[in-house]
Amino acid sequence: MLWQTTRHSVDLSRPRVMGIVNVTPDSFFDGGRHLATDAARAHCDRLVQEGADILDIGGESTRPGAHAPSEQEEIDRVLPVLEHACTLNVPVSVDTSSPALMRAALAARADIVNDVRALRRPGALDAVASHGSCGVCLMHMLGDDPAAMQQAPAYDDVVAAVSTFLQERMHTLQHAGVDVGRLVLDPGIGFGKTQEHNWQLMQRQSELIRLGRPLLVGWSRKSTLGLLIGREASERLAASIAAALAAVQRGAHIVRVHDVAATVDALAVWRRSGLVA
Ligand code: 7PJ
Repeated sequence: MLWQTTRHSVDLSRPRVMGIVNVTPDSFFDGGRHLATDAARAHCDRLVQEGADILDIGGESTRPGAHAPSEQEEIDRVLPVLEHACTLNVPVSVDTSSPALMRAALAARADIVNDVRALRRPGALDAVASHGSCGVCLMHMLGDDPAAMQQAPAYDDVVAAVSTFLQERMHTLQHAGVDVGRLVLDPGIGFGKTQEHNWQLMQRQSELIRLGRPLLVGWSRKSTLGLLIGREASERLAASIAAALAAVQRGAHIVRVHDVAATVDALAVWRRSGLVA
């Protein structure tokens, strides 16, 4: 399966690793560390050396309770890093819900728009549809406000709800003229879900694969893992690797991770063992 993006056609016949580059002062795990543009650029270089297939660059922390940056603040943080990332010969994704940043990033030759709000902000769908070829990751979030999403999330059937939502967004994009070959889907682990909901999404991931588009998933260092094993974010590497492998084993095409080198090593063994392509 191929994923069409601006400058690259991504071959998903084998699992791919998307490396996370946070340019936020308050992100829950490595917040502040890559605040300086130079540090974030160096982090891009490092992740590519470690074998990242895609870089995902974001400037808005979606941690519940995090301060939301202004649109201009988000652009000022992300764009200088993204411009550098675009020189590195890997597809570059911008993790944003801001139509202004989407347009600026696409003008700078970004390959992918990764939106945790699935292009629901006014102007976001248009920013992507008016660009003829960028890739898009559509993620499920309960509601559209990270500050509110963890307040007693409830579903009759979380997998059915996520599935219906992603299908609806996929159809909306297609009606707006976005070719389906540009789309990947993401269940949005931790975005308005209890631990039980997140594990349901893992155990029944095949139902999301059946939507017919590549699946991207992000378990890296998330609290559902921490609650299972009783560890803080900085101590969740082994659990994150295991979750990435489990997701790939269940058919995920792309894993979004902080720890690229370790994930790439684990996937090499998984593939050589014949467990996945
Ligand atoms: C995700 C994301 C995810 C996609 C974040 C964190 C929180 N984008 N952005 N999927 N999570 N597509 O990295 O823990 O799961 S921010």
